[in-house]
Amino acid sequence: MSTGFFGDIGRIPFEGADSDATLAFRHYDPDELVLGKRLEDHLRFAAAYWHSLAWSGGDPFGGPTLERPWFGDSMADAKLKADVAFELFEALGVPYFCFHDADVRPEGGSFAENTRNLEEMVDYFGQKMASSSVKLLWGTANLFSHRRFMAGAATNPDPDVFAFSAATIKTCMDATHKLGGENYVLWGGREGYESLLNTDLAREDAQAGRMLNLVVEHKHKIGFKGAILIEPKPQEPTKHQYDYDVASVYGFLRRHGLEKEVQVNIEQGHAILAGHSFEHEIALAGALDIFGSIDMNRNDYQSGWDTDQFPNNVPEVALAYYYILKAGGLTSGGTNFDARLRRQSLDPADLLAAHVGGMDICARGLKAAARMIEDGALEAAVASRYSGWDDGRGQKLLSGDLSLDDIVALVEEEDINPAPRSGQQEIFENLVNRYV
Ligand code: XLS
Ligand code: NI
Ligand code: NI
Repeated sequence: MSTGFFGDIGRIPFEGADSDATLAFRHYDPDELVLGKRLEDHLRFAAAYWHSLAWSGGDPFGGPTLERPWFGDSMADAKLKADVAFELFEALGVPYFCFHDADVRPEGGSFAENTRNLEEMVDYFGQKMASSSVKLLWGTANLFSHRRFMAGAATNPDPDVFAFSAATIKTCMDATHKLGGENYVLWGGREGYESLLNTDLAREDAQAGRMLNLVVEHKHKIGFKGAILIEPKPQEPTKHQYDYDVASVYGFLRRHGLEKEVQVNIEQGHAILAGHSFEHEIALAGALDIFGSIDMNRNDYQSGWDTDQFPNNVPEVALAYYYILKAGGLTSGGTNFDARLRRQSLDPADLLAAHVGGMDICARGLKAAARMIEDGALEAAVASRYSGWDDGRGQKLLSGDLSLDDIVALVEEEDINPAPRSGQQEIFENLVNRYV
């Protein structure tokens, strides 16, 4: 029986670009074939439980603005929230959802009570998933909201917090595994510092490395086939977060021998906070062979903070999907809307419209990216720019056979005196504009 939260809504239809309905898809037809694959299978959309169901609209100056009948801390509230969550997922036709333990279960007074509450909700989700086609993209542990985590989880100066966190991660990995989750995410919520003066960087790095190794060991122990993903972010909540960006995470993984075991979940807003573009982070992860999944939520460019807004800029999204397709596409990963409503958007219909708009934007971006791939002109132009490296001298320079002395001899012998060639940036930019 429906909760009635969204009225008597059914599945939101695809109506095509000319539709003038508020709640209809104009560009996202899950069955449309793009590069020989269904759009739904390319994009692998997921709704985020924390923003869509648990967030109440507060900001640093004001309290909750959103009123939801399930706000409360009983198991009955948690189950009503789950009922509405699945109505949302099914109305949107998103194949996946993502959650933190703290989004779905009431906070207990102890580890044991948290675990019991989580397990009861996992069983409840299991039933709901069995009677729908909704799957779990990823699960994660919230190791940042409760005050015990104020100085970090793995990187806390107190080993008891490390132990509590490790035990909590285990329960969340088990929950994810039980629900057939396709990834497990670690965002280092408060793994960073506020003041270097009270911080031992070397210890904190070693602690974080041990924690991630524990996670990977447990993954293999329970036979979890999904990917383990780290989500980089440079600041907020701590002023300096260790998982600053893809490059820092890669260095961390190498240092702890985990670069073949762990990939990244890249969030657009986090990339921007780190002073990068979203596509830079995706392309770098592709180049380092650690691309996993994305959180598709942008920041407000004027406010310069992690405002978690739904995407609405096709050219940006198109470039993101272009580099995703070049990195092999979304395999175990997906497009998670780690995005929330604006706090004045009070109505249930706003929640639906936000996702519908975001999904349409992603569909347009993916289709533009597919045209770029099919056409191949951009790729060919890049290849031609580097073609000197493909044979002869380029290969010899890379082979390791030449010393600096040898190279001096080569430059002198062949009188090498390179003539600068145009980088053609504007021509490349114009090329991209043909597709978006
Ligand atoms: C916060 C992060 C968080 C992760 C999951 O900024 O984006 O929502 O995606 O813990
Ligand atoms: Ni974020
Ligand atoms: Ni995120």
